[in-house]
Amino acid sequence: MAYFENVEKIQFEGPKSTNPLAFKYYNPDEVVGGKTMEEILRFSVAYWHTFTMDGTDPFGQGTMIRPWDRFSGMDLAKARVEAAFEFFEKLNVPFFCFHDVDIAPEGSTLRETYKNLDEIVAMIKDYMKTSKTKLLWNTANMFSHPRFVHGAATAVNADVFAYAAAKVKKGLEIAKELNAENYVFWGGREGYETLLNTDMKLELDNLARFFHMAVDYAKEIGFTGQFLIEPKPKEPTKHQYDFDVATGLAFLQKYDLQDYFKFNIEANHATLAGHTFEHELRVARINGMLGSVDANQGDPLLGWDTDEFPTDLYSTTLAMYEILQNGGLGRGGLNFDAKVRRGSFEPEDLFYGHIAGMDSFAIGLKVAQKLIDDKVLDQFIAERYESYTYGIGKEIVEGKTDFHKLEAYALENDQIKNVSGRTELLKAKINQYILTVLAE
Ligand code: XUL
Ligand code: CO
Repeated sequence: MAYFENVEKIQFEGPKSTNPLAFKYYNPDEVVGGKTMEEILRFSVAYWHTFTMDGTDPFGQGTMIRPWDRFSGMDLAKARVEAAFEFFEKLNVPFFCFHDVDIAPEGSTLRETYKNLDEIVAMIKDYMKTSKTKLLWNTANMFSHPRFVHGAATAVNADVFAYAAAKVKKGLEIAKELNAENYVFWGGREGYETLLNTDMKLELDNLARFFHMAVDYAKEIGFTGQFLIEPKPKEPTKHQYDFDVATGLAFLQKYDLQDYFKFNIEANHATLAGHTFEHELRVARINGMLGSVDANQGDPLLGWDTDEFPTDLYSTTLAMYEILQNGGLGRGGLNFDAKVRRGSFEPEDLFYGHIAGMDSFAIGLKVAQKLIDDKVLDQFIAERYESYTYGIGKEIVEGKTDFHKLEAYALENDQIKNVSGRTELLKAKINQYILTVLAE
């Protein structure tokens, strides 16, 4: 049975197309910098935003019209799987992602929840046999149910810690069963509301214990996917422990976990942390920790995680610049952790949202590749730091100086000449490159 009857397989029709159900820039077979767009971009659909969420917000009920919503319970879960694989095929997308509770309803006991999961995972596995869409990552939702009111691995109650461990254990088994490329940890309620009632040190130590146990279990069952931490500064907690990449990295290093994890970087989480998307990608990249991306965007006028489909070409360009400089995303991908607006409630809007995001990243990719090919930023940056390639600068970089030598040098060279950083010129160049790609 078809859930998206009005939609045929989405084709690349080029920038002149007026067909809203066609790609204008994302051409999976087009080669950019030696690889196809499909290989580089590794797009993924987020199950929760696309098949599960109904448009509820703190002020109002769901608005989404979803043909599968005439079912309930396990029948609804099965209908969603059918709808999902129809959607993946029509969108021609290589990956998807889910939380455990997105795919199967929780039972009244943990055993019943496992049973529900097993049934749906078996169904998904069956679909995957004939589908080209693979699992980018799965994760455990440890933030919606009231039992997680005080956190999961950082909960005040050891029973909750044990329950969370059981959920992740099951999640890793599912990841292995479905051949997931990665397994994600997003610490939704791993943080605190007030220090007045919080033992921060114990909570952080426990979080590290939890991660070590996850690493051990993955080894035990032979799950070889990449572990990813997805930083976010706040929401739902006031202060989330994996605030941003730098905080997450310090945590991983302190607890000897850095060899087992990389980061899943979400654009809207970056901006909530007071960073740009590209800042977070850069911090991860220069530390060899860039694993995957949750591709979305926030709204500067709203202070929360709006999870919009990415359409800002400036941002997709700078993000793709980081990703290309990283040599790609390896096992990671660009997962649309993005939802259509509450007012975009028709099933077709799910296609329009994804097409908008895919085209925006395709443009970003082409612009970024040109910037790299023409060494626009590389050359400017190399020249800007040239003083470290000879003389005293070279000695600094090579560790051949100390404060005595530097003082002696400074005493003879205290009439310093600086050079402009040319921010405006560079921004104009980026605009020029974006416009050139759009005009092609
Ligand atoms: C929440 C968020 C999550 C994670 C997975 O802000 O981004 O959906 O991506 O738990
Ligand atoms: Co996310």
